[in-house]
Amino acid sequence: MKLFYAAGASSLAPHILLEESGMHYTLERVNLDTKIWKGGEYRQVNPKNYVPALAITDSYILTECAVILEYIGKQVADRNLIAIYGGETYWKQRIWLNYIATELHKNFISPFRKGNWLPNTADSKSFVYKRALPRLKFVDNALKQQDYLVNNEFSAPDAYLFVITNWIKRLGYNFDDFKNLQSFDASMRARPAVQRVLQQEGRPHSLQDDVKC
Ligand SMILES: N[C@@H](CCC(=O)N[C@@H](CS)C(=O)NCC(=O)O)C(=O)O
Repeated sequence: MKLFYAAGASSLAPHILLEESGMHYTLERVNLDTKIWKGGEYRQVNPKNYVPALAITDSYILTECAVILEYIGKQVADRNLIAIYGGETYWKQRIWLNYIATELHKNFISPFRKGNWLPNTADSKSFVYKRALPRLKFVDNALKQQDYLVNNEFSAPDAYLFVITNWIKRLGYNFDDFKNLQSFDASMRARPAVQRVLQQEGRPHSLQDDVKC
């Protein structure tokens, strides 16, 4: 399996889950400004032109972060990254994956990233925060007295939520009102797989002037 990623982007979630899975995988870095990877135009790999994409073979490519996370989890049943289809735990995990994808990920736009559609102004930053705030409060409340989202055990949605807490920190949004999210973030950073992935990815793509693919 080959993961197409950009440092610190939402592709961080499948990267973490692959590392947690113990499966063999390789990484291909994509320059999100130029949409080029070492093999040429990224559009040829993923016509949607965004990361993440997971290549199972050269012609069998999965896209959409939540789907990729579920796919990875399903490959290693013994790691409990995603529950068996149909039970209550499975549906709880599915609800979180969908919530993070639609309510958090796509509302949490970084105005600072080159080429983003939102202008890079102080107003943009506060619009994003206002939109994200009630959703972050909801997640913070759900994490009361538990380190992880579902049954207090690490699973696929946690890898996705960590992308968001990582962005909150990086973009300098106020974390003070979210004590549970803060402690979730700390639990995630304590995981050896997460530490390896953060080290591998290095500085976030939005802070790099010249991403070498
Ligand atoms: N619907 C996609 C969204 C993926 C997405 O927004 N990826 C961002 C990085 S976090 C990206 O590659 N953006 C590049 C662009 O839109 O030009 C998913 O859930 O995976």
